Amino acid sequence: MVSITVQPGLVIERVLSIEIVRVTERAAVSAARLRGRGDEKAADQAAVDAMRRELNNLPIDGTVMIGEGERDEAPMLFIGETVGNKTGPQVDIAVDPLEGTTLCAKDMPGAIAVMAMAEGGTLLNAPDVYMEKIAIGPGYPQGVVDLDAPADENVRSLAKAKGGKPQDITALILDRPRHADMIAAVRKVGAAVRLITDGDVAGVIHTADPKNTGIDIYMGIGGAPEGVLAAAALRCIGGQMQGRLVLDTDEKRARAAKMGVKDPKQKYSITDMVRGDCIVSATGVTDGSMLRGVRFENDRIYTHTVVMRSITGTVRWIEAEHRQLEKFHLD
Ligand code: VTB
Repeated sequence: MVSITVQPGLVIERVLSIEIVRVTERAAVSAARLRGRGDEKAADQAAVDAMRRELNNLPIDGTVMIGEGERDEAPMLFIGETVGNKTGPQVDIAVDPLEGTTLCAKDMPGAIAVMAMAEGGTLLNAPDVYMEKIAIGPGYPQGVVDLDAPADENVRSLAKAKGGKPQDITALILDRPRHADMIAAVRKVGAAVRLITDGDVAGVIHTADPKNTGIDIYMGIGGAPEGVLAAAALRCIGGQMQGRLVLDTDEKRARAAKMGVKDPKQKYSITDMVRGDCIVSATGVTDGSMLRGVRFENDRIYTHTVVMRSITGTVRWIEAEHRQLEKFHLD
């Protein structure tokens, strides 16, 4: 059993940024065994089980803030569940063991296993509702885009800040009927829209590396839990993001209030969603433009992970070769 001594003022220890890689690797491998089988639930369950097992080996005293759902609807990794072997620091955990269950079930690009760990009491405890989101990468003046500005205006001011024209901008948007007007507005101003069917955690992360991903801005409505995970990633790699919970019924407002949301209309910045230091790890399940999927070969398994740490801004890309030991067969 690993145990660590916490240095004062440094809650998220360096060693944990390697430890959490194992967690997303194991979840990704388990889900990848069920790629293309058309069974979203089975793939998700496999990822959840693996992630939970690995999390419980970590030297942390963790509480799930963003999980698979609320206690009565999620048998594992529910919000409020405690994880870890309790020998280390108190941390908040956000997980999406299989982000893009449909992508995995259909063996389509972009499914990942992702988690974040932050200092205890610093992650937004978001209910499982929608969130309006906007995100751009690092290097722009603060406030160049705004959640409340029209989409075309955001594209124009981003283009100007980039030193170009709207034609130079590509926006990433979830392909949903609710985004029809937004997509039309972005195209009308001359910019390009790349549509994704799922996976907006990776979608937001794409904005941090426009040279490689071709994406300048993410906009639209996706899941709130995914929003907090994406905010944690941007806290590490830089960039700007705003989010607002979509609390359009009394029931949702009550649920959010119970989870500590004081102002249902609050516009959250990255540091409102992730108030402390954090680390984030994501492993590819299926091939994507950011991460390669898990590959199985004879007695070896290959995984591709990105792990980032907010305190230093370090981003590590980890290619791992695992032996197909008995414990991997048990997944
Ligand atoms: C997004 C996306 C997810 O849900 O958050 C989306 O990132 C939003 O919900 O991968 P709808 O599917 O209802 O639009 C997912 O697609 C699935 O969790």
